[in-house]
Amino acid sequence: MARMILSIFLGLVFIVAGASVSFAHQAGGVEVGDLETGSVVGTPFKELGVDGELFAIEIGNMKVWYPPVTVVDFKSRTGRPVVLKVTNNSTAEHGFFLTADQGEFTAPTVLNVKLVLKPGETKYIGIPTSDLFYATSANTFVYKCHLHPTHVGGKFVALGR
Ligand SMILES: [Cu+2]
Repeated sequence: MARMILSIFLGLVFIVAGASVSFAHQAGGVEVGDLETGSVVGTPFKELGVDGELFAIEIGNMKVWYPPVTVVDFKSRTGRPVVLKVTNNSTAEHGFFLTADQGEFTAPTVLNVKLVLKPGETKYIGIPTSDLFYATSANTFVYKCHLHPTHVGGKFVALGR
């Protein structure tokens, strides 16, 4: 009996999704939010896997976004939006600014994610793949802290797009 009820519940869970799919091909649909309430192009963050986790850390008086390189391989994934989880693991406010690498810049970039994290705060960033593909001629983006010029950033690479 318990097993039957469980299977009914699972059946219901999978009936969701759909609706806002028409936004999937539009640019500028980047969303920033929390895991529980956030969504991008109609899909809750909770239903999407996290593609990369980034941390603002302080080592002595050095400020760093870790890791220095984040890679998402599009050869082995569907066209679902990219989700990045950004966390401030330090005791001061830090910014997260993700944009196209200037060296590969050819068109007006639509990818300009900018937010500020309080100490201990975590945010999720949902990026439709169309936004990534419009933004550069190649596949490299940079992330840095726009609050501190000396805060070391990193690169985000969209492989195989
Ligand atoms: Cu900073």
